[in-house]
Amino acid sequence: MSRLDAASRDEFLAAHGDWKLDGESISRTFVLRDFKDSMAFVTQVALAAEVADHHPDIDIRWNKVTVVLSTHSAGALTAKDTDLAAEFDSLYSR
Ligand code: H2B
Repeated sequence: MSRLDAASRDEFLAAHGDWKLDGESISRTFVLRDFKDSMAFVTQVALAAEVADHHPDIDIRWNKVTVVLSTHSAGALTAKDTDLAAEFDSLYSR
């Protein structure tokens, strides 16, 4: 898996405005209602990550879940990251 080209990266960021680019990773903080909803959301994120065999770093703070995606094996941001990020967005708005 190779580094996402700048045009595809910018296209992703424009379409998914809540995601922030930080070097070779992207992150988003999802705001939930309370801790229970955060944990339920994290479970959905974890299941999607397992299916994709691609895993985010996850930080849980009561009603906020921050996920960070980067492709470690490539040392870069790849389509695996943006594809999974888009899936997390759909899980969140469901
Ligand atoms: N997750 C992330 N974020 N980056 C990776 O490079 C990665 C992963 N590699 N999950 C996967 C697992 C790899 O270790 C397994 C063996 O497919």
